[in-house]
Amino acid sequence: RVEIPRDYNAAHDLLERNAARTGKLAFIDAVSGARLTYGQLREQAHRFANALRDMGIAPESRVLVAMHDTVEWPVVFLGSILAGVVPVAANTLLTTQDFEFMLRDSRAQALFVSRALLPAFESLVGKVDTLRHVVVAGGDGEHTVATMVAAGSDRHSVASTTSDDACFWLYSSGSTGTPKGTVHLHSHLVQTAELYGRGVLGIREDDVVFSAAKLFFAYGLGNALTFPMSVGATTVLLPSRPTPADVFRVLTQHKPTIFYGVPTLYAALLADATRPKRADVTMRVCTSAGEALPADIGKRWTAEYGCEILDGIGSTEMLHIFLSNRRGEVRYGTTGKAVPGYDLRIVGDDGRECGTGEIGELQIKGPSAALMYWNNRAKTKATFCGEWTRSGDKYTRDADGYYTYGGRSDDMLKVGGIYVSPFEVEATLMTHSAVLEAAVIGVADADQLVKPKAYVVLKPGQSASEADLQQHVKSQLAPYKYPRWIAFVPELPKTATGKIQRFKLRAASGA
Ligand code: 3SK
Repeated sequence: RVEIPRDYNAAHDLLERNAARTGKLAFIDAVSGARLTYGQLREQAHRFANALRDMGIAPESRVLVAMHDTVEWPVVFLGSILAGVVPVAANTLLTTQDFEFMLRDSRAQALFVSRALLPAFESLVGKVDTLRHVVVAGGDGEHTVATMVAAGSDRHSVASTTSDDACFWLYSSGSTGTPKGTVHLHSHLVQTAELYGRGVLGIREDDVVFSAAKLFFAYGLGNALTFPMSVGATTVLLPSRPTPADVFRVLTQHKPTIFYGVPTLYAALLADATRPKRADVTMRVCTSAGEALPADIGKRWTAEYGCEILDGIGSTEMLHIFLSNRRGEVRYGTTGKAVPGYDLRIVGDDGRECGTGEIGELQIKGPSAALMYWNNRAKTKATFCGEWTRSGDKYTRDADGYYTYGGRSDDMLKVGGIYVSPFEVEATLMTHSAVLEAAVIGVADADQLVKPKAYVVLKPGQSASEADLQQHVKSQLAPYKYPRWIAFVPELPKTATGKIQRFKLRAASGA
């Protein structure tokens, strides 16, 4: 654990660690080729902070950041934190309805939005009355990040924050589909960098890192901003969706030494005949998180590239990975051992700690646990129990201290590393005029990775095809949430009180 002073600003710390590396490349955009050195980042972040003050955005106010991963992202995020303003990083894949919730819930006073995402926000401008400024990322002209940076003074002035002040928020997916504003403190970023970035990855100044997970995810934020900045390494950013072709291009052209992926992506990369040869890539360590990595994928990747994948698990609530495989000690099919600095326990349904081989809920104690869910006392109390944070994941631990994933304690699904609420997909299916009832469960595909499957009862006399219903869901929810398979059934299994018995559907599907 690192000792963090009481008077402390996380952005100032990360920028000052690199004050002597003015010419060193901090971020590079793999699509546009835009580059930002540590010197430019420090100057632009301070100018941005001063421009925020000039706009009248006071410390402790929130601003929503809905931006693709470009070199402006770290400027906006760190510049806000320097000014004591709290950036709320939004998942750019979400819908207008989700963004409206986040703007209202956070009462964000400004929105920083990539030009390509503007259409999703257009109907909200003027409708959400706390939102006073909309600033576009990408290009220049009026109301752009570039103009703000150019107009801001270059004076270095840092808000007088403490290590226990709210620093930034991330929204965590809720089981009802309503996201929860997860409040992180100034001390949390460097704690994750020390414990996982340095402790597990052994990240160094000469590393070049590339994360398939975007900066708005807790996983991506640590991977591609906190960890490299903590040691002065270089990050390659990819603003677009990480298709296999894009990932191969980055791996062969930018030669990252650390590649952070998720199981679905590793499976897609291994299945792609155009994948590069081992001699054309330079990864010294790869990581996986988001969902359990099937052993076969890990073994095939290592056989192909000679590089281990460190499978681990983290959470938005804990900010990054607290349980992980370690270099040279990987056991595929397990999630490894506790990351030093975090304490883990497995708790049974009776509230008692489980013994070796017994399954229970994984709970975590460590220095990066979020303060609370904003504006949600009930869910805060249910998740943050004193020093322990409940994960909602079921685990067993073997005699050697290795942990193995055993499913969720609730009905939530992890699809491509992102939570999907079955209830939200069901509710959306039921807005289709032909659908009477729906139930959604997770089913493993050919790579043993979970995807949503829907069981649908149609209204009498109505018809709809699988493609119709899939399109209906895609048109209303973030695209990764749609059911990959739909089974039309005459009725759903239910309890006497009418509750859907998803476990029966899971058993029947072999899930
Ligand atoms: O999904 C995960 O395992 C994860 C890892 C790091 C940070 C955040 C999350 C949700």
